[in-house]
Amino acid sequence: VSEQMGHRVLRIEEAVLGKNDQLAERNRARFKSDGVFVLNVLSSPGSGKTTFLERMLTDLNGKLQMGVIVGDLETDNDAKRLRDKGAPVTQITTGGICHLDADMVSKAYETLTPRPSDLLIIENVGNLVCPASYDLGEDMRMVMLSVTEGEDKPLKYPVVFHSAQVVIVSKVDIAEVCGFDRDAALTNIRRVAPNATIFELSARTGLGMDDWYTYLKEKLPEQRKAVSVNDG
Ligand SMILES: Nc1nc2c(ncn2[C@@H]2O[C@H](COP(=O)(O)OP(=O)(O)O)[C@@H](O)[C@H]2O)c(=O)[nH]1
Ligand SMILES: [Mg+2]
Repeated sequence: VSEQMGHRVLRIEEAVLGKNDQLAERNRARFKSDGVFVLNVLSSPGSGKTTFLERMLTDLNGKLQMGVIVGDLETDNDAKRLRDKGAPVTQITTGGICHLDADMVSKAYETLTPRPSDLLIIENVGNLVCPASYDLGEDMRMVMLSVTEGEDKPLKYPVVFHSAQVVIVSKVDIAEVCGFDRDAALTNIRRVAPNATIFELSARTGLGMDDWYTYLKEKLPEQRKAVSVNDG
């Protein structure tokens, strides 16, 4: 009986994911026709996603036209932190659902005014499991690993790291006091995500942010590449 049950659960999940994939493709087509580049940011709770976004919105204000969709299980605290930085922000409160899906993102996107014409950033619900399976129609998936989490996390959560084009090692300003083993962390990331581009940075001090901006600029659609996103 339990085997049968297990079989049924699996089939329902496949159906849900199939539906999500269709909606994600629709989002992708919409984002492409709007000319907006979409970044999906994933990590454990507390790795520094919102702090990273706060700094991006501040540093790139006036250079890129951005918008943010932020997902949380409860509260709109993150949206409050991200407001008044010159970009529209919409909070999705999932009420217990552990990931964002393509439908939620599509509806939230419609509420962003003005429409972000260059860059849409999505802060996903903080966890390294559920969001991994849900394509939102993004162009780039980023997974963040802070120096306080332990160097073995990429090995424990290989699916999410493997799905990322960019891996951020965050909070490097406190790496030393945390006894962070940089070599082990980088080796583990490369083992599960050999093709990902890795950035080591601190959203608090700003160290390493410029390398990320330079890389991001190269990924933007052709018409936006002329924009200078770095100060220098
Ligand atoms: N030292 C240090 N702390 C950071 C950095 N980024 C975030 N934090 C802190 O980490 C905690 C969680 O950050 P938050 O941005 O809310 O993480 P989120 O849950 O992933 O959105 C907060 O206390 C932040 O101040 C960083 O670069 N360096
Ligand atoms: Mg957050």
